[in-house]
Amino acid sequence: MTDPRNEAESGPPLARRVMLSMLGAGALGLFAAPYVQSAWEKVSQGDPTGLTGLLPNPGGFRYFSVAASVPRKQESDYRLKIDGLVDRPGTYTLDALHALPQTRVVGDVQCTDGWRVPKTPFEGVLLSHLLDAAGVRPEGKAVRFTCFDGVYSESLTLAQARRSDVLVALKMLDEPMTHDHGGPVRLYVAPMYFYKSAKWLSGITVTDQVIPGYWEEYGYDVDGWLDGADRSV
Ligand SMILES: Nc1nc2c(c(=O)[nH]1)N[C@H]1C(S)=C(S)[C@@H](COP(=O)(O)O)O[C@H]1N2
Ligand SMILES: [Mo]
Repeated sequence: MTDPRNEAESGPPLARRVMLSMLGAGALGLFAAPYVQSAWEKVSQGDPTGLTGLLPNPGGFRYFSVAASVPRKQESDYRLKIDGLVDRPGTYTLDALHALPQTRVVGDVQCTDGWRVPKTPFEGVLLSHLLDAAGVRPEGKAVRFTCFDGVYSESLTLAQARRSDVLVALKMLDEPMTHDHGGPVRLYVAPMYFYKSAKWLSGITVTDQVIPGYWEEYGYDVDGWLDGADRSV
């Protein structure tokens, strides 16, 4: 899949980047997307060649947020709202989510940028469980996700949302979800590219059609299947 962020995020090819750095590190800033925040890249900004940006970072994950800053939610002030085309709209606290049956899914994490972290454990509540509890109306055909960063959104068809490897995840790597990874609660859509796994999840809305999410407005596929994913389950 082509990645519309590549140009903006990593700038021009390396040789040209090095040349540009001779003109002054400031020139590189022109190529940095204002809407993509990567902590790792911020660290690498001390390196005007951008070479450290090509090195693997610890743990393999890269931090992504389209919002410049995201409020931290404590256990007590977190809420997840479920609404839209459902019979029983409602709001979950973190305790309420913890009280539901927990499912562990081990899957590959893969960003369209090319980095990949295989066999990563996630744990939480099956999205299908929350949808069943809310009672999806017959007109409900898709699910839209919103986030307390105030910007990001994602979407799945109802069939995708009901898969047994799609979680409202409270844990990652067998630890409570950290803020940087989208805690306290993020989505994990195991069979799809990681952009589908919305961080800082705060809203689940059942809709009558798929509403393209944040990156999908920029050309990403709404169906972000990974190569080799079993699309039937
Ligand atoms: N709210 C929110 N969720 C998001 C994103 C984002 O910018 N904001 N980026 C997506 C992308 S492109 C990736 S690769 C992963 C990165 O997750 P990580 O920061 O835990 O590695 O989160 C996805 N979910
Ligand atoms: Mo990504």
